[in-house]
Amino acid sequence: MMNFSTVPGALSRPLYFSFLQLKARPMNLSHRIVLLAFILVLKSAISCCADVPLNGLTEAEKRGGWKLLFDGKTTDGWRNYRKEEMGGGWAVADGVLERVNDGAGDIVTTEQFENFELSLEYRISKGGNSGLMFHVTENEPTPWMSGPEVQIQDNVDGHDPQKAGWLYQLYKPVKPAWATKFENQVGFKGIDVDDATRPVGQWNQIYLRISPRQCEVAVNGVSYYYFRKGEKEWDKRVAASKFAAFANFGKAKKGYICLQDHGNPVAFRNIKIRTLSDDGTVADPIDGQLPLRGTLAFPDLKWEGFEGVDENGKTRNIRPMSLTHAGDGSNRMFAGTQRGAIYVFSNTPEASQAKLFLDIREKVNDWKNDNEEGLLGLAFHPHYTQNGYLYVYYSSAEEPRVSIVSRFQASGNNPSIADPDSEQIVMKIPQPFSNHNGGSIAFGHDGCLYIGLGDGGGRNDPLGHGQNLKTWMGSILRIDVDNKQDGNNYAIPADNPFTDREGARPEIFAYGLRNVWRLTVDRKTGDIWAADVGQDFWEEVNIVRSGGNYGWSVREASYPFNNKPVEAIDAPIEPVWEYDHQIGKSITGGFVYRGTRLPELQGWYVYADFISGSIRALKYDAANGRVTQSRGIASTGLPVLAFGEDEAGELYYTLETVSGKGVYRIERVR
Ligand SMILES: [Ca+2]
Ligand SMILES: [Ca+2]
Repeated sequence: MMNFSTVPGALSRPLYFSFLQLKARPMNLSHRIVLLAFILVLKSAISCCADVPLNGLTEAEKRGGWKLLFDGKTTDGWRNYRKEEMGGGWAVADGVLERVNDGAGDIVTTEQFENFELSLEYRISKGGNSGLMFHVTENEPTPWMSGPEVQIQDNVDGHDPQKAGWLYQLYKPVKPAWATKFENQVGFKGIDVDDATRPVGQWNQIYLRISPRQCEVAVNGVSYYYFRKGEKEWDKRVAASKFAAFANFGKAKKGYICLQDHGNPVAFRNIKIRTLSDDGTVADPIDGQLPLRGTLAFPDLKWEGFEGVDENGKTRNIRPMSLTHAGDGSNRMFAGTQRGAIYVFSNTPEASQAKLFLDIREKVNDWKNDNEEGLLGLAFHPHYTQNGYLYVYYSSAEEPRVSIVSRFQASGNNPSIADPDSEQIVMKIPQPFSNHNGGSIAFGHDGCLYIGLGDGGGRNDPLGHGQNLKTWMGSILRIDVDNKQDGNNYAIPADNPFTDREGARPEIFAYGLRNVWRLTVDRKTGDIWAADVGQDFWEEVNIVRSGGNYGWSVREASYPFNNKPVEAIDAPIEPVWEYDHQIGKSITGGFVYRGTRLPELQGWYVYADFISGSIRALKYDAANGRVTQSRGIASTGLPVLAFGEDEAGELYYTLETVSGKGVYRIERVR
């Protein structure tokens, strides 16, 4: 159940304050009505989104092997440093472990930990200081002489130059190179040293991973820095710090977790740990494998004009980003490459020639320069048989940082080609950065065109697009391409959710999305599924409802994100599935399988992770709104670019290859 004080938006917080004000005065009838209304609003907020349970574990955490280090009721599992008991300076009340008296002293876990991930929330007092130490031994007078400390303090009124989340005198936030690259590209000046902490009185989350492969610290879902304990760089930094005077500092490979009493009031809750294996990996949170595997679908296929080399003789891969059909009963497959060529071939395993159907490479910005740009979306009009219309989503070569949704028309006398001069631009979408371009397009059962967009790019949603309905960025749009309105080559469907909301763009169907990759329509139910690529910690799968807020960038999946004063406009809807970055790092959304060849996969949602290369299937129980099973599908382990469907609803996926042999289908393991 949701603990409303963890909701990062102001949606619940002002209500909470008005509740406190009400309590302070004697209540008359109108006050009681207001209070009742408040409780009802709160209850409706509770029922719409589960959020992270207070001192409990989410489904993903339970599956992933996380355990609670604090039960919310007792100090079990904790004791004072070098003592057997817990002194009276710490108390547990209202699900919070709080330092209440002077002389409380530092506390440690009763258990020792070697390789692990730890997550906790702290609330620091004004000007206050505390800390989180790890690999603490009890050979020294104080824990900080052995265990490195993640600093906790009030960054506004605190006096220590070491800010909250920094590894004391050793590491501080480093902007990732990829973020700098995207910023430099468009001359954007972002923050150099992150401070993702929230003000005094609010809860902040610290994430700490200690592993031989890589250690990491993050605050409120924003990754701060990486390090490796005991490596040359580590030793160099320790030698230059005050800890150089302590021979045992940072030496133990295993030790206690310690919470520091620095003399200031501080509170902790949601303290969780996941132990990691010796190589730093975690168990895969799936319910076993399905007896299915990916196999090359068209082993003899050659792509017209594609040689696997560029004009300079350098290797050039082919990246099919869209794979679909025309719905015209011809049983043909259409593949759109990121470079801007759309191919057609017959849907038989013997297919040998993919012919150029439409070549718009001259119009499309080359993904070699900007990896997330190019021809990203392809969809055929529901009445293609009558009108010959197909729609594409591409990055303009002519206008940098502009995505274009265009209509093209198939030739009237040759069904194997479309006319490149038939382009009618439906929509131009300015993109602030070259990343997070979204690019999925699909027709819904309502005949409307859905367009999945990203937040505009950069890191941490720097322009605050996710929760801003005044911009298309961070949204899924829904437009009527069969009608024109207000000088546009499309109309706004009358039942779009935000047409009456002041300042909101009427094209928006749902929002709070970071970078939808991808959006598909369940051909049986019409449900819209959108996989949203996360930033530092969580990947997610959403079923998209009209008017829904999917949380970014006040949330990443079910978790509060960052500290920007962006308020959630509508209560965020939690994903139907989420997995963390120890499992995979970039989701490639697929389809709900509705084919006939594999009845055992009927109704499962299939997706992949681009970095881990794994393919997964989710069994979704629509009546209860939850996933009941998560299973694996055997694959090559190579990055999956995209999924596709043929006319019969059979499922395919694509890989980047130099051979052109990158279209796979799912089949039964024999
Ligand atoms: Ca400290
Ligand atoms: Ca989300």
